[in-house]
Amino acid sequence: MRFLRAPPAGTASGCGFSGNRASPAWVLPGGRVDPWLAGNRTTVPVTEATHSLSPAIASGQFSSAKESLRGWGNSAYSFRMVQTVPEPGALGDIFTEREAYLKAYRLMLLARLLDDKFASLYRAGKIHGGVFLGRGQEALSVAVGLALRKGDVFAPLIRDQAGRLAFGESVLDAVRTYLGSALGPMRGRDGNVHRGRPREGLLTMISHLGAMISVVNGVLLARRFKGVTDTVGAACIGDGATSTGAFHEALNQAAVEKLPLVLIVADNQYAYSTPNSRQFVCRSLADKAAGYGVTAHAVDGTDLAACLQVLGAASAHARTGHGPQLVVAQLLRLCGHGEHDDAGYVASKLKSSPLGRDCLKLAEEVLLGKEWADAAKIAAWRCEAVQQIDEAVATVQREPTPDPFAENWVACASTHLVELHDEPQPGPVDI
Ligand SMILES: Cc1ncc(C[n+]2csc(CCOP(=O)(O)OP(=O)(O)O)c2C)c(N)n1
Ligand SMILES: [Mg+2]
Repeated sequence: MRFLRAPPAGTASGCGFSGNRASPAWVLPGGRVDPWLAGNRTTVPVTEATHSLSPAIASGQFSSAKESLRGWGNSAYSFRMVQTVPEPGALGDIFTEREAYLKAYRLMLLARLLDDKFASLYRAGKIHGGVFLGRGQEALSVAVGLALRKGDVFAPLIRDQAGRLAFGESVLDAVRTYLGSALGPMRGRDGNVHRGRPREGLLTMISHLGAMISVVNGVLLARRFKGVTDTVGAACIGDGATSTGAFHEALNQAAVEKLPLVLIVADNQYAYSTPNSRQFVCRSLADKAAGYGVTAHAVDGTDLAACLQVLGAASAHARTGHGPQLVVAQLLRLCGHGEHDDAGYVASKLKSSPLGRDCLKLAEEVLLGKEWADAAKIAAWRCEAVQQIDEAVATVQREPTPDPFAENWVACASTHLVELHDEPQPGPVDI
């Protein structure tokens, strides 16, 4: 017997989040009410929980999550996946509205084009250090950023340009860091992906491999001691990080302390060149939540609407005292680990599978299909984004680079960094 969470009424057949929202009760197979959602936080033994991946699957494009994922190089994909679905009327509803979708799409587009620019600058020898992109992971990333509010804490990873923009990072901050401008948030002195604005809740990444989860826990604990409520901390990790001790220790700590942590796993099937089959043998990484008494959410990371909805619900749960939430998204990175890597090891059957779909193109198809935007509008948005990026690059190319003899640099402990943050900060991107 497995101890999993069950889908609510109306989604028992695994048909995504568009099930019967009018249903007041969260019921288990057989009609029993889930006491966890009824207020009693007892884990419910469930022998069979069906997972739904996305409206695309639900709409019959792929006959089922099981079928669509079965046999793509890893037995983990012939899975029966734990699913916790958003409460009816949860924050998720807001995010499926047209305006929210448009905003998310435009942020994804901006992030993609910014990533493309960094790739091209890297090839031109204009960027020192590594360039790591989030191509294919923008839907998940933007949903994380949009699920957070001003005052929340965000620990993004190397593939989270979209989430950073959604949380309020400016294009200039990113460009300044990559081009080593002394006016950047790290004053041109730190690695490209290690930038942040801690005072604004945007943490500076230590490592990709789970190190940031306990940092977010620490910030959340500190806030609790100060009496700050109504806050959420989000930490992003990859599938590889779930194999580290840092992940397990931090998830357990968050569970025991019932911290408002949203831990997002971008399961892109590889940790650098190591495939999932060489990393873990559980059916789904979402299963790891059960061992710590943590609620798990699984989502198709290529589907923007699903990501917005699941992340909205997960952060709402965390914010309202339901403890840490683990979100596991299935996707594929559509680029190398970094720009130095041609990703030749990625199985072609994965690339041609639903996981290999480009979330940006899918979102574009939704926009066109729903007539929320036409091709001309999308082209205009693209032009605007390109112009914004080109202007930022042109500006930054005229800025000074750091002078190691003129300042005493000690990264985040530097008073300079704190002083710099006294400048007015860019708020969340207004698109
Ligand atoms: C503690 C630590 N070990 C190793 C590395 C080197 N490293 C950086 S990213 C990475 C793979 C990460 O894979 P995953 O967690 O799946 O994230 P993805 O790159 O797929 O987004 C490795 C081994 C590191 N940065 N830190
Ligand atoms: Mg990975």
